[in-house]
Amino acid sequence: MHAMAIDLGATSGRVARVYVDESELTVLDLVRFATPTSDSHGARWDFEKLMTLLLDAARQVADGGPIDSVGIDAWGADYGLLERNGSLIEAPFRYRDARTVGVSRRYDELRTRTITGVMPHDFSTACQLLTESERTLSRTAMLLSIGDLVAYRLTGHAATDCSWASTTQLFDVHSLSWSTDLLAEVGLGRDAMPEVQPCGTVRGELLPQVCDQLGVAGRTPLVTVAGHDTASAIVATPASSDDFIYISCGTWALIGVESNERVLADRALGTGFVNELGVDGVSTIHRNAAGLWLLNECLGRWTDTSGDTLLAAAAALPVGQLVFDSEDPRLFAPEDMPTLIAELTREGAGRVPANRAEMVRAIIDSLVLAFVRAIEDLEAMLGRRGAVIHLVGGGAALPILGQALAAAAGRTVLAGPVEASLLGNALLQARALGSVPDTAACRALVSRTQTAHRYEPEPQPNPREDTP
Ligand code: LFR
Repeated sequence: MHAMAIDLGATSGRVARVYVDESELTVLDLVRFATPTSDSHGARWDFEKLMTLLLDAARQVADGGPIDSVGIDAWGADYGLLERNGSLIEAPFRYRDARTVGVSRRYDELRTRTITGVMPHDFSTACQLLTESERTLSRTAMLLSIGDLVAYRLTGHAATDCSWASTTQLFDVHSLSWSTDLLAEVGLGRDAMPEVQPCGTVRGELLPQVCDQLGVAGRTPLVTVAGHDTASAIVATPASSDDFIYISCGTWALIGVESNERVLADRALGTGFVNELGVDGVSTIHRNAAGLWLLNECLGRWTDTSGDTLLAAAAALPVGQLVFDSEDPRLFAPEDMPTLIAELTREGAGRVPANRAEMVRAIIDSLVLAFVRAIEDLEAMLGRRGAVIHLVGGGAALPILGQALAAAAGRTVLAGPVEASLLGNALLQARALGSVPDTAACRALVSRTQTAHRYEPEPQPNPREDTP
């Protein structure tokens, strides 16, 4: 089958045509675009421009050949509010914004964790809703995630899935339904929340005018995939056993494990780890750490030097000379990332990076320190050790990161796939249409068909590639 996978990140979006059958998984066409923000509204997304870019990318991808279904996953937290006639009340807010700083303090952590499995945090959907005006909330007929908003525009169906619902801090993980109490506290009624569907089911069909616009067959189905990009990436982790740690590293890094059990609220208190929902009711127990956001914000300013050249130069520098606290809250949305990082290394290590390559090395080494700290905290909390680390997402494309991580964590790192969310999305479409039976089969397929780079704690003279 040919899946159209739409994967929206807070930095960039991708639309791909992916071929999937029981022995093949191939990205045939892929178009990327930068996720557009709206300057005229301050800290908001330009959703209409996002739709234009996405439809344009989808049309290019569909030009490549047949499309049997479409699926959408996106970053968590952000949402759009629709009024009764289905139009957006305002452009959606961006979570990376100072308006929610400190809002999570209004929540009791134990109670929130007990109901939702997740901890209160400033940019969650719930905390963002607490900053909306009463007027906006009173006009709200429906709240949809960014990905579900796109699906609504394409199909006319308003729905979501368990993986996204579980990130909102509004979903009762025991009854698997929206928490009326938590919704009342943010000023929304239960009827403003979409139906929650299982991942891997058909939501509806593309509207006839959308099929025409994209040049795809009439009645093309839209599949409810794992709408949360992290859950989607975890599906495409090529793990062959249960005892693995994943690091899904894009704009953010999510460090965690899958489990059939949730970590109890009192045990997780103060650890920063959450239980979100993956596919088929599995818990994904992970903590957010800063990811490639720090690096990309610097590379974005250094337009006169190529990122690859800097990463190669950084890889030749000694490890761990200059580190800073990559969890410092000032890094969340700074005006000027390189200047702030220089300030942080001065504060922490007594000097600033001598050049850009040294700053890149400092960023990678600081990220790795935070990842290893998260692994240690996770293992102390769960009382078990992960045998191997699967690094997926954009971070898997960086040898400097894979090698430093293997060395610091003292175990094998298997890096790849880079486009894990996109592949997880395509695999869940294939599953809904009957081409792949379950998550284990999805993983086996990824492992057989996608290249993983293997990094060992002791660097090998010729790093091995696990090539299918
Ligand atoms: C990753 C991600 C994380 C979520 C963060 C903010 O793209 O979805 O899982 O915590 O973005 O939404």
